Amino acid sequence: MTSSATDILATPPTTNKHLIRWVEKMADLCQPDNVHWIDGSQEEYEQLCDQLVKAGTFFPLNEELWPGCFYARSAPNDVARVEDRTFICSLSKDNAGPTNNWEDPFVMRRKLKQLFRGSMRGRTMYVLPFSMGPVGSPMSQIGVQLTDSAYAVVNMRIMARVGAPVFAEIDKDIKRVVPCLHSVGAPLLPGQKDVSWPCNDEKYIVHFPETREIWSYGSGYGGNALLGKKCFALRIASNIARDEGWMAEHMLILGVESPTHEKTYVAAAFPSACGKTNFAMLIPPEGFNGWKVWTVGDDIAWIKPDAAGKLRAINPEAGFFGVAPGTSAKTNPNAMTTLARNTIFTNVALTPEGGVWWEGMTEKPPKECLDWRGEKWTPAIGKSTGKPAAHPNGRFTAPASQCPSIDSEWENPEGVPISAIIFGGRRATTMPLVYQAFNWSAGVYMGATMGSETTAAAGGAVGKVRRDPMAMLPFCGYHMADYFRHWLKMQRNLSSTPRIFHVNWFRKDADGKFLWPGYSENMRVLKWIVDRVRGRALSKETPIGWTPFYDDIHWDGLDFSRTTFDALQTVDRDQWKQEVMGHEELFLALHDHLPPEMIYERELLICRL
Ligand code: SAT
Ligand code: MN
Repeated sequence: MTSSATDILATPPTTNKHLIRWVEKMADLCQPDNVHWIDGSQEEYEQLCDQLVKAGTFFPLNEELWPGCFYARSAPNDVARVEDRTFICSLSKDNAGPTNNWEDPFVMRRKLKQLFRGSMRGRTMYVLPFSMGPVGSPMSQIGVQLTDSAYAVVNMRIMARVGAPVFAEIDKDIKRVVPCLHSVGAPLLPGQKDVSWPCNDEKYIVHFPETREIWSYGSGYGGNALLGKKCFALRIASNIARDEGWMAEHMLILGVESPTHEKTYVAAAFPSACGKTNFAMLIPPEGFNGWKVWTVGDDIAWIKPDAAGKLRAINPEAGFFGVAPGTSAKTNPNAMTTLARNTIFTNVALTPEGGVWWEGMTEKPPKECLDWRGEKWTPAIGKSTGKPAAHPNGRFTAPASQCPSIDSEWENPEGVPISAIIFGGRRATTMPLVYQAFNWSAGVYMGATMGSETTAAAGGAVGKVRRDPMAMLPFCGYHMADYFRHWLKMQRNLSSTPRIFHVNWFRKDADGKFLWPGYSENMRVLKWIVDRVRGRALSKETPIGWTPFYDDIHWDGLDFSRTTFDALQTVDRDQWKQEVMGHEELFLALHDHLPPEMIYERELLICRL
């Protein structure tokens, strides 16, 4: 920095001395050319988007087709979360547990200081205050992200509540502020021309749980760079939640409304890219006249017992960062309406009309387009090279308020009451379409042993079954077995516990064909869940839990055979013995912290099998 820190910090829009001092210190470390305090206004947003267009990061889409929308392409080495570069730096290694990468916080801090020293040279440092959850809600949390990425700022403005109202909240000095430092790690020499997607080969996504800090270096993409999301709302918040007696979960929240206007809210945990957004925005199929599904959130839930001992949940986010490929007017019309304007598209294809396209968006691909790497793509080229036009982790960033199914209560500062929790994964075999856990601890076991085939949301192989407890494997900010213990403990503060279910939309037959149509037809499963919660539906006891009889499911409008349903619901004892061995593998890794309930539940399951 040429001028001193105090010069460029001349008129901070906050009176909070700690915040100002921290910004000064970080500016001294990172040496940006400028400091810009984000006010969150529409004019500021437009000015930043303009600037991104001039820099070549953004391409404005055709205003007639895609009003207010921008298109971006990341660098090919920066397309997803980097789990092997994600660290939980608790004081003791034991606290991070075997499922997290750990480094000594003192060693890591030294390393980070080296990396961040001068990392913002030639760039602007944005000071971005954000609230996860409605500003002022007792369930909300506040952070400030310092970043040299205008792309991160404009995405964060969609994904969180940002700017002046949050500074006002900080100045009340009632809530602890989580400091989040982010740099793409690409300083510019004087006169050096910038690239359209600056980032660094070396990436570090680091969390200090005790001091509640986040340091992210080298990436500009998604969960690596929008620090309110996975880093704060899950990894740091899971630590805060454990200390304070609530839960930070990788869950969508939806409300089911019956024809008599009875509303039942459920939260559901699926791993990344397993259809949370589609499920959260479900439109009931034919045969469900008068039924509605309302969306509260599609990715993260903060769940807390209220004074009466009932769990209530808020969606800490304000937007959707959804997987584009596979999203269409058929699979998710609500998402298509949501992303039709004021949306940022990243790593999808660009059409000659100035529109976007991705695999699955329309039946017929465009005759020609530019793929996510900016190269010419035609269906023939796609066929011969095997390369998709959109990256499988290509995303849209869209305001939740634009969602036609957004729930009237989605910004209720007290949250919505949760009656059921659903776990689910992508499983070709073993797992029935739906079953209900016998009780809370069996449900915790069910969530803890959840498995799913891997997707493109994280770097690494796709399609392998991995254990992903409560879909939190990459997001739990402390020892996974202590997290199970926390779940078990939660029951003691509750007057009534939500019922717990497991679903699997992805079971296949012997020929590898999906047995269940999925998408809007999932409403049939959801209705059974609501009926169970309300004490209206029957079920059959099996070794793994309660399952619906064919006649317990509402089949109006769908011709679905009893035989296929039975195949879907089969509990195969041999497959389940294999499954329990898979649980064992996870438990071996966690055993020295494992709560005894997990062992007992496993023993009971084995006995029943
Ligand atoms: O990149 S994100 O972490 O925000 C998306 C996801 O993996 O769910
Ligand atoms: Mn997610």
